[in-house]
Amino acid sequence: MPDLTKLSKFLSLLLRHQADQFGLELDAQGFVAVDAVWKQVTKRYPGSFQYSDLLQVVDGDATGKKRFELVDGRIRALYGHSAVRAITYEPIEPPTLLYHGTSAHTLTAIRADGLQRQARQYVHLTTRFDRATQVGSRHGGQTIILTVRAADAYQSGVQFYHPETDHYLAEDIPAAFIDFPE
Ligand code: HQG
Repeated sequence: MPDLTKLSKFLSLLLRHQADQFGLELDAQGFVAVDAVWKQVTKRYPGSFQYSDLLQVVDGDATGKKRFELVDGRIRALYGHSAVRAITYEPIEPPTLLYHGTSAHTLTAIRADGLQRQARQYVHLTTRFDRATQVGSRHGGQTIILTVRAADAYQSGVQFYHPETDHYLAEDIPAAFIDFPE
């Protein structure tokens, strides 16, 4: 049984974080020829995966979370980019509220400085409370769900983007637009 999580994490490494180190040149929307990516997969994990496994990872993980898309022979990570070239998206007006899962040890800093993109290119937000909980729990400690008054932030000039159904990206969000749990 192929380890699709391992494949997904390697694709994330290639497409979100280290494209240059693997000789992959992403375009402005993060796309690159899927053949070039598949070559890196078979080089790193010879005989471990079929191309159909890559297609299954693109379709979504066991929870239905979609991290990648494949269009006309070109693949990209939908979000989560860090050290690769700046990825651009069409700006969009967000829904009234969005969620962000984090850990309690970041709260003092977020209350002071708002939500910042940190090592990634954008702040990551979701329409789904369960997804925010899943993301926040990755950071260890007590998981905290922040509610972002996204429409108000948008009206004040914060740009939002919508790379995937459940996912929104934003520029840094001032604390004034964040509701913290009691
Ligand atoms: C925190 C996952 C101190 C922020 C998810 C987060 C996401 C601050 C951490 C994607 C801060 C950054 C990204 C401030 C924010 N001071 N800490 N001012 N502002 N933070 O991993 O959102 O499932 O870069 O709360 O789906 O956790 O892995 O961001 O805890 O889309 O594919 O700084 O990664 O995708 O951590 O996760 P991250 P994230 P996958």
